[in-house]
Amino acid sequence: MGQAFRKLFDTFFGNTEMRVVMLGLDASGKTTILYKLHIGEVLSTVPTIGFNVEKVQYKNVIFTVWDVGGQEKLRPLWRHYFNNTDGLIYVVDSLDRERIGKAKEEFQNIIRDPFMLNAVILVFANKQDMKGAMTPMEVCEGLGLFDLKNRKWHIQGTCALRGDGLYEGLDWLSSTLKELRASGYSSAGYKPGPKFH
Ligand SMILES: Nc1nc2c(ncn2[C@@H]2O[C@H](COP(=O)(O)OP(=O)(O)OP(=O)(O)O)[C@@H](O)[C@H]2O)c(=O)[nH]1
Ligand SMILES: [Mg+2]
Repeated sequence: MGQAFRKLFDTFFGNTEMRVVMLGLDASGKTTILYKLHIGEVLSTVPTIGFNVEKVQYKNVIFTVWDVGGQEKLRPLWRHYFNNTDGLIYVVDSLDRERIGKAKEEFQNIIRDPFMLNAVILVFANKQDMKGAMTPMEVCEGLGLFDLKNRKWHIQGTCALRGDGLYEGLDWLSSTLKELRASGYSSAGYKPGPKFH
């Protein structure tokens, strides 16, 4: 009975895995967010050349988070991280009004990629601690989120330095993913668990 019960328990309450790619213009705060989530501390960062990847467990979801460098010359490499992705975390520096147009252009390119059509979208309007920062609503308008059709998306104001908003965002990602999986949806990276007869 022990093993059968454990299998059943794992199916309903066990860990779910989710692969997430975190993108956004350079200096938006991606690496700061990754390590705040992973070790609970703010590390001093240098611009990422390449990527960082860490597993972050929250409630019963294990997120494998890929944090990819956002400098202009690195952006053509982003698409190599799209395959098998359940979720996109798109990070915006809410203080950077000048580049919100650029942030929109890159965002729209990502979500229209054939490999990303099924990915759920979480936007972090980061640096909310800064005076003069765009509100999450302004970031929403800036990226064109309201015009998206047939996409699951959510915007969350964050301050990565304090950790504000980060877990609320993961909450949305995990509940949205679970809902989709419960309704039989299968993203490229999802492998259905064992069936019971
Ligand atoms: N005030 C404030 N500063 C932040 C916040 N999040 C990140 N920063 C700062 O923004 C700068 C850039 O952060 P990174 O995490 O290195 O940015 P990134 O998006 O990884 O940049 P690339 O690796 O170049 O793509 C650092 O000086 C961080 O301390 C925030 O919420 N508030
Ligand atoms: Mg970085």
